[in-house]
Amino acid sequence: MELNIHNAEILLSAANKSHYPQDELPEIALAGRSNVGKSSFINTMLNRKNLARTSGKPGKTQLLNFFNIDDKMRFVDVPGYGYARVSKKEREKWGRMIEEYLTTRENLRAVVSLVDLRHDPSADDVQMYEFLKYYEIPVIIVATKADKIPRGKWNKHESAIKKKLNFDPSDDFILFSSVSKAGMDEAWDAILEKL
Ligand SMILES: Nc1nc2c(ncn2[C@@H]2O[C@H](COP(=O)(O)OP(=O)(O)OP(=O)(O)O)[C@@H](O)[C@H]2O)c(=O)[nH]1
Ligand SMILES: [Mg+2]
Repeated sequence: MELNIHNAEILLSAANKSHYPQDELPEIALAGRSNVGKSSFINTMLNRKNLARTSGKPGKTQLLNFFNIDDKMRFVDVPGYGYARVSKKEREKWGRMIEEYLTTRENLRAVVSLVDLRHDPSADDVQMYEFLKYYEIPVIIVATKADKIPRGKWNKHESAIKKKLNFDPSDDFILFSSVSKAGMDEAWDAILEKL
């Protein structure tokens, strides 16, 4: 697919199905812990500074944000999980929103599931991966913040993450950095292959 990544914009934000875009464009959703770098991933992939809003403040993204890319595909930025300072009610609301999208959205082609390369995956990370495998949703694991780990240690961290996730070797695993842009071409290849 020929894709002009410079022709990208936020299309709309939605809390539920009735507000999703109503067409057939393929979608790639971003999932991961709050602060793992989902919005930064979108910005890096689209070569933009702040198209998807990022901040040091976790929990900033509250709705499903749909980004139109050249009228050919969309990224869907999903609010992060595991942010401690939200009420049980809000967490439940989040769970319903995310589950509705992931289990019913026909446009969804794959989920980019982000984990922090520096740390072992959290229980929530493991649960998300298991959920995606259970529903047979194609998944691309992206390990973020690779710039914070010396290259000589990347393998060790990658192995630890794969082990904890019970990683399926037929899935993609990409080491990524929004700072150095490491892994960007590989991530695009993996995404385009899923469309
Ligand atoms: N060093 C480094 N910092 C990163 C990287 N990716 C993201 N960050 C930083 O991590 C923080 C959180 O990034 P976001 O992209 O806002 O994270 P998010 O997953 O969208 O967070 P929520 O919207 O709260 O779920 C910001 O301060 C980013 O600058 C990376 O690859 N390397
Ligand atoms: Mg975000």
